[in-house]
Amino acid sequence: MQTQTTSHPRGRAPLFIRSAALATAAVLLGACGEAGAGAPPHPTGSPSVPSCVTASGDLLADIDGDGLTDRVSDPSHTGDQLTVAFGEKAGYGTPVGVRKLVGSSGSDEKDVLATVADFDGDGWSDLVVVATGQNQGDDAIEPTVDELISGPFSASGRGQHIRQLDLGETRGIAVADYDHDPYPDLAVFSYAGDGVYQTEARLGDKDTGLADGTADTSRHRVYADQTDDQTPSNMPKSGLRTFYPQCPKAGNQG
Ligand SMILES: [Ca+2]
Ligand SMILES: [Ca+2]
Repeated sequence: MQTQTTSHPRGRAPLFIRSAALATAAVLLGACGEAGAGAPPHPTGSPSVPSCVTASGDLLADIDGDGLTDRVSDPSHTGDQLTVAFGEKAGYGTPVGVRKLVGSSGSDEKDVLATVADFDGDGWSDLVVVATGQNQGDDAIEPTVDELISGPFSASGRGQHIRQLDLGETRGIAVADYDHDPYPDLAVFSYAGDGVYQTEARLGDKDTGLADGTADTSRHRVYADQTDDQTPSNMPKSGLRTFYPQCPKAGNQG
């Protein structure tokens, strides 16, 4: 108790130093968030090929900015079966799965999830990747990776800018439309602790891609559902159809 009292005046200096260090770390993090090695070059304009959604719900778009149409599929509607098949001169290459897109730091986690949509509405489809370890019981754990990577992005998930999302113990993600604006939203199925799972929204945003989910921006957080069911069985299924035109039926890409 005595040491607490005497250390109080000195406590401010370490606090200040810590704040300064945090600010420096934030600046460094921002710098690291820019396009790194392996990312497609920063685009000078809009994609040269149109983006659209097929009858089966796949996204056809130029994901990596090379001028060739790529194909994104997620039959699971929860992010864990997402693949991207990159266009080649003839057809598509071997589809790339979520464990490749998430990068080495998250690829071995229990749940690796990804979804693709143009969250900031700049014409280039963006990537959300989340990797979360085993559930630890009553308390929710932090994901190893939860990032929004702005497009165009590569087969190894390298893009133009990285934004940390702070999603919590995430077990499912999907594109959804909560607020009926032109920006796709992200439905996040996560463990809230004490046996409760929740589906909540992170709203698409032209400045940040996906708005913060913190309390002071609570209008960006929509509680859609709470359950004790630990499987993401009640995720929105509308997906990309709200935000991309339907692909023409003719041709070989449907
Ligand atoms: Ca491409
Ligand atoms: Ca975008």
